[in-house]
Amino acid sequence: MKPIYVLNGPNLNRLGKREPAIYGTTTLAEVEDLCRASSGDTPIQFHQTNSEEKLIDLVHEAIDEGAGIIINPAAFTFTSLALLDALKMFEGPVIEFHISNIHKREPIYHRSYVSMRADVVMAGLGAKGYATAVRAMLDLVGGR
Ligand code: DHK
Repeated sequence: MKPIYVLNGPNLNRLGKREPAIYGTTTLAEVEDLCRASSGDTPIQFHQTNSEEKLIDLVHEAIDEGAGIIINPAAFTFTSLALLDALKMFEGPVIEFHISNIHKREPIYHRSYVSMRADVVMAGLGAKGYATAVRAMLDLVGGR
């Protein structure tokens, strides 16, 4: 069974300590545990990087190896055409995930390039929402 890729962008390695009023106190390690606990027998490839190049390389890896991509691109959501172009090459389902409701925040967080490729956009469920995203992805990939 091909893995689900859960990809996380810049500054999410600071989850738990970073602006807890917006992002909560759950750490990225706890998010990874949540994703693995929610995926049943489907393997999970869980990654975080502060580098745009590395994030694009991980999307390329998922193009060859993955069943689906859950991506929290963080700030690259609003800046990276290169990331959008990479995601456009992926044939499986893409879920764009944000811990906070980006549409309720400052206008700089309103226009997502990734949404131009994403099949599903989830925002505002908090860090625990990653588990919901994994369950949704299991439905979308249906045992691919
Ligand atoms: C995380 C970030 O780092 C921000 O740049 C985004 C996103 C929101 C989140 O809510 O997970 O705007």
